[in-house]
Amino acid sequence: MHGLVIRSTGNSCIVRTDEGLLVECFVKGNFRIRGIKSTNPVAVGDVVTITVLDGGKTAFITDIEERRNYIVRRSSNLSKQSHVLACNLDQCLLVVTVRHPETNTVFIDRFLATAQAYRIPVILLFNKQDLLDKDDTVKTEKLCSLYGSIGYRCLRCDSLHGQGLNELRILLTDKTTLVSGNSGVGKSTIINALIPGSELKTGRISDKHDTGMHTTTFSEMLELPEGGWLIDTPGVKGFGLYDMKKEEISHYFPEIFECSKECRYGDCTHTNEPDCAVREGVRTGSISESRYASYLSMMSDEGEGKYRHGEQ
Ligand SMILES: Nc1nc2c(ncn2[C@@H]2O[C@H](COP(=O)(O)OP(=O)(O)OP(=O)(O)O)[C@@H](O)[C@H]2O)c(=O)[nH]1
Ligand SMILES: [Mg+2]
Ligand SMILES: [Zn+2]
Repeated sequence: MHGLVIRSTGNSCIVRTDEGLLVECFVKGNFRIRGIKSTNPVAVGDVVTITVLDGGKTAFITDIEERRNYIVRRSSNLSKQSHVLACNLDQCLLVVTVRHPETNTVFIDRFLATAQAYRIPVILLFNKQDLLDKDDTVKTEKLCSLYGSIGYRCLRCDSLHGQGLNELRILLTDKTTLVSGNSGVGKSTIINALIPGSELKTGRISDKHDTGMHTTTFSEMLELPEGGWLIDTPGVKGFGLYDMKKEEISHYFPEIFECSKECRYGDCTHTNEPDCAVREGVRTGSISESRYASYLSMMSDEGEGKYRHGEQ
């Protein structure tokens, strides 16, 4: 039988077969995907072949179709290995909050660069609009205009009260979308609002740290009533630079890449070379300081970088 992996909990996963059956499947011990050193050989979004044994009591995944794409983060305990968050994606929805909790721009930029490296488009969704005071609103507008000018679509919503979701709904229809963001930004709440009856568990925000409680613990794929799939994922703190070489990092910041064509040296790292158009752009304001700071942060944590330890 053929099917789609819609949930993966470590030891086993749930496959939805082409016939619409839900089957719990195990992965055979030494089954590994070529070329990827990952802690989870099978991930949500994989298209698989399954074999059912014991008259239907046990099922195994016996083949995985080649992935169109995938997005990984490094595993915390096995830093040389990666964890495939999901695969065969059409786009990512990055949920961001300027308050309660606050998403920092380094996190946003690392996510955008990672997705750019995998050539997966990203929509930025600014959630919890109901909580914003005047300053927060100004901040949100600035961020939307910054990321909009680079070419990312930015939307705002209040998912708790179901406000501002109509435009989003249209963008999600008939697509497979990975929903990502820090813990507590409202990923599961958004999916509950878009898919009545999904009843995903949602958590509160810690009063002490103003961070989420890591309520979602495994990735899960849910079908939209309009057609298409959403993938709820556990909140992440950061992404490793898996598969990304230092000299490539600037390629994944579209506006920095564009500007770098004017640098004096073709291999300019935009750190201390003379006649660097990127640093000049930061000085004159055509490149944002926060984006440049994120670029430098990614450049400086190659190898044993802090994100390798900071992740969870
Ligand atoms: N005021 C307000 N609260 C919201 C909004 N969206 C989500 N919340 C609240 O934020 C808290 C966290 O929401 P979740 O949906 O669990 O967040 P998550 O991103 O799935 O978190 P993890 O599963 O831990 O990664 C819950 O108490 C939600 O009710 C919103 O638009 N406005
Ligand atoms: Mg969640
Ligand atoms: Zn330069």
